[in-house]
Amino acid sequence: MHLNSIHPRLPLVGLLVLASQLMVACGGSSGETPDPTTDPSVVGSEAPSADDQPITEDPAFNNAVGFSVVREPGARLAVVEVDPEISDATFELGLPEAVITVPEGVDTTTNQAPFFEDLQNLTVEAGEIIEIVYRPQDPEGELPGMFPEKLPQGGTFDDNFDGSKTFRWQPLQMDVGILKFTVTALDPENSLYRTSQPILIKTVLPEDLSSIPNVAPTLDTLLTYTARVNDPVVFELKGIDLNGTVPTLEVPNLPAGATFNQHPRFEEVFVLKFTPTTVGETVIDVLARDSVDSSLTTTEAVSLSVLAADAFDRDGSALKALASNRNVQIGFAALQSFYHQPDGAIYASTAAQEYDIVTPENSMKMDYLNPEPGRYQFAATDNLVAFANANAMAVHGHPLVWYRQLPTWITSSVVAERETHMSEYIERVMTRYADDVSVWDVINEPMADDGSLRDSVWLEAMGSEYIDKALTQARTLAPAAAILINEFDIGFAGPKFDGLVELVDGLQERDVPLDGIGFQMHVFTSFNQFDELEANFAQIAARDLDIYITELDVSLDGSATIVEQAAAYQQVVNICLEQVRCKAIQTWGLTDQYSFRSNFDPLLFDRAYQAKPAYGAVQDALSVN
Ligand code: 9MR
Repeated sequence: MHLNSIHPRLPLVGLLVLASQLMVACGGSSGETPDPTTDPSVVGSEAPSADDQPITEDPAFNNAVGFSVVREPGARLAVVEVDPEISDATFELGLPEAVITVPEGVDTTTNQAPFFEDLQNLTVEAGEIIEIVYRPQDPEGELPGMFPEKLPQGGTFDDNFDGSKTFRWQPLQMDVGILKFTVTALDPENSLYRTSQPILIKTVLPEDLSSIPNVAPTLDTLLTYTARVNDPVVFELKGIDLNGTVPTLEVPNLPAGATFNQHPRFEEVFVLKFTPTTVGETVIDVLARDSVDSSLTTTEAVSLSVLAADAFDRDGSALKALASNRNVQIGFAALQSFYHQPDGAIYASTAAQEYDIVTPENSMKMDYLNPEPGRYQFAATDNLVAFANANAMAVHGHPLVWYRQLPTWITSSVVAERETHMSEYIERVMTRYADDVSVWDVINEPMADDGSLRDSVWLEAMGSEYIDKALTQARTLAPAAAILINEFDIGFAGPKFDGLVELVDGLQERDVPLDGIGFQMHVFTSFNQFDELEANFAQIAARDLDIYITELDVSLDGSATIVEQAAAYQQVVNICLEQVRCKAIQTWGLTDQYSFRSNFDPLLFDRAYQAKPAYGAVQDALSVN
């Protein structure tokens, strides 16, 4: 442990914690303590290892976003969400059940959901080509549309122009394992009425490995990016070889002043960094060369649209200036490591101009932050906190206790030890960010749709008391911060909201600390239960609690326009402003470019960082008094 690796903003309490870690690491007061990174008997209840502290990143490898970026000290730890549907046992059970989505207003007795026939799970040898024809049926005799959820690398889904489509794919060494491939059929009368049918494809290695063709490497998918002239641009280019080898990347014609370096920690990543000084379209060819057969190459064009600085100007006042006049905070959820994106500089500057509160969209989730017992990855959150501090933004911590995005060491942990894991995690994370985070989603998504408590590893271990325990501990560790329960699908009437109110009433009867409720609000343009939203806010306010709109986005559904989307945003903001206990409005993401629902363009800024009508609508709502 080197002293210069101490986080520059570590608060005093953090230094004290660090000091005790140093003692452990150096065999100090508790010299017997095993090293949690090497001792398999340690299951997370020991002091964290000394190599948790991020270190300064080499500036050659990051975007100049006005703050010094730190990185993890060691190799990145795997973050894998294990889908319980994918295992040898579930594969043997046969075709997984289809999921039918029935939107409001559909009468299922007169209009039945589309379906697929003749599908089954498949076993295939790496190198073989599979072809599966999808022919969705509509019980009413019309022709359903369809789309695949996500194509595996190298897979295609082609229209046969007879109502069917063919999925073609040649799995290779990298695909060995089980893939869940899902195709969704759309009802011809209502495209939101859908049937999603997964199949499981198991890829195994053939006996004769030489039967697997050596394919040319490619580049990991890139988006189309927009940058501002004279801002530094960083492309982290990743070569992919489905044969499982690592290709070399080359840029035959480097832009003027550009650097091109292999990433110091990830051999498959090359970093291209330059500052475009003229406006226009820039296209850069990147060549990926196979490591086994150097004559096997692919060239891909990487393109960037460079706009003049004034192309990003916006009319009217910044949202945060308007919001502060109305005594609410306005914010967004930040893409993890946005400073490593080609458009990271304009991302940072747009965020800094408009917002005064930020939530890490992913970097504070337990699987990321604490992927192994006793090991933490703090760099991404430290960077976000540094960015927030440099731009006078509050930080909204998200989430401490959740049923999802858990590391496998937690999901497979001994039930009786989970309470200890939970409280150690809360303590470690809240202590580190005690001076930085003003609002915490302590409990995330505790409710099931029917109003009961959602099943989770925490509920299993502690019953409903996990909520009381986490909130009580959170209050002790961060007495000045607002501590919340954050939930989705509670912006309208129904059993889920009723169940939440019942939970809150119980907590209050038992004097469990709670400051507010986070309403996520991932809605579609068809959302129209604004009266119910207002009434639900009133019920929370009546319990002397604050309201935070934590994850607002309005997805475009069907043929909805961005003007209709703007109207929905305006109504939600109005309802918040009419409710004195409503403290903050945060969108879930900054730009459609990186939204978790990017297919539905749900945010205030488009992919080129241009303000959409929804931005103006939020401005308007915040302006009226
Ligand atoms: O937007 C997040 C997405 O990038 C992650 O893959 C996903 C799983 O961690 O979580 C998304 O964010 C969720 C948030 O943390 C909790 N409420 C629902 C959000 C959307 O799924």
